[in-house]
Amino acid sequence: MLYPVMTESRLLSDLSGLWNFTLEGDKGLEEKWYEGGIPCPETMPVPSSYNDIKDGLKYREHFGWVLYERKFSLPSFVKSQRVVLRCDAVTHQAKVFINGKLVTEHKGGFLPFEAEINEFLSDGENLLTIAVDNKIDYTTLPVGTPSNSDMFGMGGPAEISEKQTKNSPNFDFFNYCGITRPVRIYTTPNNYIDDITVVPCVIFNDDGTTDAELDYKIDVVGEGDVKVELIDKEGKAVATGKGAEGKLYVENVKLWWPLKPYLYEVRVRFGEDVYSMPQGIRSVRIDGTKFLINEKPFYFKGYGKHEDTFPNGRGINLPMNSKDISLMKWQGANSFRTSHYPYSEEMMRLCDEEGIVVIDETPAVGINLLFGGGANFHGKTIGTYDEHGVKTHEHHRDVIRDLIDRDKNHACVVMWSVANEPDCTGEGAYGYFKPLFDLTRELDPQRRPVTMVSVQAQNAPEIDVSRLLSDVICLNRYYGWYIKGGDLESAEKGLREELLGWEKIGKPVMFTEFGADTVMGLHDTTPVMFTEEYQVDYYKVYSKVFDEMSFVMGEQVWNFADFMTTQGIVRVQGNKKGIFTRDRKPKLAAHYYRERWNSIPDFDYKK
Ligand code: BDP
Repeated sequence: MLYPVMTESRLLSDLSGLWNFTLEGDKGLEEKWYEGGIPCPETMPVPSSYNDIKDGLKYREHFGWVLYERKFSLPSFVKSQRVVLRCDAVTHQAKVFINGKLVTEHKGGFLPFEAEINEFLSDGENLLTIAVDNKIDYTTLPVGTPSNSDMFGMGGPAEISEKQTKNSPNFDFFNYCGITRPVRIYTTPNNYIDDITVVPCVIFNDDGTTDAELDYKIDVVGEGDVKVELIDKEGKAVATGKGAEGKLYVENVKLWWPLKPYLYEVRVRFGEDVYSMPQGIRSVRIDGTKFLINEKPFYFKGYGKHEDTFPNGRGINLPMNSKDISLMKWQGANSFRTSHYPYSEEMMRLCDEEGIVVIDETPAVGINLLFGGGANFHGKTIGTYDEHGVKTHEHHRDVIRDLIDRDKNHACVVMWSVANEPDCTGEGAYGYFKPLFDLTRELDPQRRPVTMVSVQAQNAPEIDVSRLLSDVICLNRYYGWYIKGGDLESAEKGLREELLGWEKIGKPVMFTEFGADTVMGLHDTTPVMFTEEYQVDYYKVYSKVFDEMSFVMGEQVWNFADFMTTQGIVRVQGNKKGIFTRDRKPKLAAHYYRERWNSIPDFDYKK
């Protein structure tokens, strides 16, 4: 799906602003408030998560539907064009109405959807209503426990209830919801460019020069000639192609490198329609235990992150995105994972621009019924993939398809993560995940590596299905925190032993999570858990072990910054494993990593 841009043939209008809002979404849907308007609306900024914008538990822990509405008019000259309404992210489920009629519905809170709206428009003002549902259960991604018992982190098995009355996330981040990314209207001519796929193939010549061949495919609707140009930074067309499919040849290509990105522009003309997008050219491949970008062994230095700021919640925060990239560069980092859902398209474009390497993750988190003490159905323990377990497979396929569809052309994306910490040792794990890996590999036109992020488990190297499925073994490990907490000597031993097990698999291994909760300002001479000193000592242990192992090709700490979670006895106003606070002030560990990462090269670190 193309990112909406304004070009000489396309008009773009952003509907961000103050909308009408009500928490009484269930009643509103029943009484069809989308026909005549919300009777006593409040105001709510769009885009944002509504939970922290207004105060009180009724906003923060609302369960079910809410309604948003606003009016809009379109200039009459636009109506001869194809008019599209695009929602970048509505968390988690949406019903969109215009002038009382249902336009479209969508499931999944982190990926865009759009619909042609010409037939719904009236002359003059139009009423746009978006109903948003935040329910999470065994059919949604992320997964929630359909239970009215304790929340994540409070422990104890959860009894599954037939009638769910609150959300109980099976994951460790706040279930922020609402219209979290822009809602836009754009137009295209009636014959239009529907999609663009670019697959760069970099040719490294023996004489040291580099050329590239770009396979392109333009999906169009209607009749007309297709022309494609590749334009360099000076505005010069360095290659041109004719027809909906073809190749562009570039001699002496300027490659997209981590932290030294070069972006060309792909400009497509089809009849009257024009679309233009940035395009980086680079190669990615695995060779033994090395992860090669442009044929050089890359070392991942960075983080697992969240889209999480105050008071936006998961609502897009462009200044914070830029601040975060600036902090990454200050620290000598080069990468992050979009834990635990696809991030905004603006963030992906920023990473292309800034040369930040991204592991792109689906919203598949919580596919693990061992969390929080497990779950039971009428007293019987439920296995993750049992008949009473998760029913996410079909939706999981949809989010993989939509994610690749959205992000396939980004140079910054070097690997797909199919899921975070699923039950990857449980019965049925292989059967669940094998088709999803196959699908990802089949759908990605650039054939990037595919992984799943593996949860800590005993004897993991022998039983974790990621050993069979993942191209890169991605480990989330908490030796020295959840396991051997406070005992860094044993933690070091445990970590080393496990890694020696993974070495036998012969695949590249990286750490996608390791961390310790740390409350900014807590200090001690003897480092104890939760102090800033302990966090540094914890990380030093991991650095030492990683540096001993040549097959470990990356370290992404958990987390970039403190973030909000469901309340519970193991979370102090959220998860404090950030090396920055939630407002982006450095803890001691941030300075530690600044020193370490600035002394580790992006390439050829491990000989
Ligand atoms: C891992 C999860 C992550 C959590 C983290 C933690 O992948 O979402 O926030 O643990 O406990 O299991 O801090």
